[in-house]
Amino acid sequence: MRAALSPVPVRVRVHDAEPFPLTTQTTISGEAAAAGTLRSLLQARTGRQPALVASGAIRLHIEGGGTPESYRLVVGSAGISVIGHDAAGLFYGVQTLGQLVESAPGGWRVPAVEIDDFPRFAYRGVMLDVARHFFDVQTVTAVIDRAASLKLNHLHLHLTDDQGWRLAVESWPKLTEQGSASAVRGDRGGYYSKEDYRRIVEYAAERHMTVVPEIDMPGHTHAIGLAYPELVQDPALSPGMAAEIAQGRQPSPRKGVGYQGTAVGFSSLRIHDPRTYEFLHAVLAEVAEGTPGPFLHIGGDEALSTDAGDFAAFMQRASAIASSHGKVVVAWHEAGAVPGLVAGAVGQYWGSVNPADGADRKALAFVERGGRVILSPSDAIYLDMKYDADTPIGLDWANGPTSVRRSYEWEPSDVIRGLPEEAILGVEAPLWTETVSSLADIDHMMFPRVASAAEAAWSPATIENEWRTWGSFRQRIAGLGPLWKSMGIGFFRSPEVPWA
Ligand code: TNX
Repeated sequence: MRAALSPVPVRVRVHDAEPFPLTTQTTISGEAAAAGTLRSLLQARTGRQPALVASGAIRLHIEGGGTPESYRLVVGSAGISVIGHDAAGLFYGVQTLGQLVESAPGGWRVPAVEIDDFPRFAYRGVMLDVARHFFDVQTVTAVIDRAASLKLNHLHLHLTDDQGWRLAVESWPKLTEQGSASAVRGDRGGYYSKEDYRRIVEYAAERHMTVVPEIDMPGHTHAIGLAYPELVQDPALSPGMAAEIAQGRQPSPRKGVGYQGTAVGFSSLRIHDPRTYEFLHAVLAEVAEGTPGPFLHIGGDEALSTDAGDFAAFMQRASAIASSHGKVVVAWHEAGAVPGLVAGAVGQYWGSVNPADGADRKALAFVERGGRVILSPSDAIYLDMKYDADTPIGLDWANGPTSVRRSYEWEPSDVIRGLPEEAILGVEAPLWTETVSSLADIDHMMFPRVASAAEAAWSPATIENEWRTWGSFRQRIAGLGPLWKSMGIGFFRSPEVPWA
């Protein structure tokens, strides 16, 4: 049996020696923040919190000298030492330790191991779409805890879309006063006040996660028109969408009326109106100001009712404005085709593992302009895809349902030919929420597949002893079931995984 670890560490030695026994006498010493994290982890898992003392059996320290986010974990029968290169590395060492805790006939214990670990990619993300359905601060913080436990370090919030605008902007107050009430299916909308957003950013930072806000433009902007009709075009229906409406499968979008459907590509900002750019300046300034992290995502996907020339002109200006507020611009891969896009912008690739329709060329164009690429291959790590035909919620447009195995068996450097490893900023698993409306739904779609994405983002492509294989992964994930349960995660008990 494999140790219950994911993402699998770079180097693991499992010793044939006595484990460390976790008892009522166990003590912790060292860095206060890490000790707090470990104590709450152990409380959830074992029902006990070891005392903090000056010199404990479990020692948590920071010692420079390694690479960012790296750590070393040594477990012996007499003690445990976790040494992080930095606070993030120590936090990740503690997460690994939490995964190793197991229950045995004699009580809780940690097997004797020696682990040296560091991430493959600097950007390891998960995206939550809070526009199609709104999720309150408490749910977002629950997602942060889940993601951080798998060593993910970026939370991308898809804050705006046709169905609702979810972040308060003081200079354009009607965005949330009038543009936030709607959601898919007529479900409850909502928005984050500046204070809510600040709480999310802080909660994330305490768990070494950076929030990446997305204001999606120039398409996906119907909700803006609920507040400021002068900023948006009239809805434009593709023949396919018109047919779906005629068949009663989608509601018809009407300007000024909240959109409850799930079609895409019918809305656009007005590209030639100077007001649009006043709006852009003000909104991006406020979002940038409230965001300590380096990234600002400006969308750019599926602008199907924006003329191609207008799209280019708009993205060029929008990217320059975002960057003028001191942020690194991120955009979906479609924007790669725009010649004047700001230099250094990061492209988020959402094509399939085997690129089609030139999506790979668009992603490569970001690198030609000095930027890098975040990989979110939709037929591998789109968390909103069904697992199989029986999954009660979810979509299946990305080459059919995505099994846990398919979410695992792909290699970042193999997706886009000609994209060197250094040009891959990282990996992000998006959760779109057309069909997802509660934390239980989030858990069901995220777990266990988010672990596949975390492993693609953290672990090397190959590790000795076949640790980095589907056969190993499914066993390691099975071993994480009890920990996830203790964390309150309602993971999908996929039949592909040999759960205990
Ligand atoms: C495509 S991926 C979208 C989203 C949808 C998603 C559903 C991307 C950049 N755009 O608008 O929510 O598919 O899976």
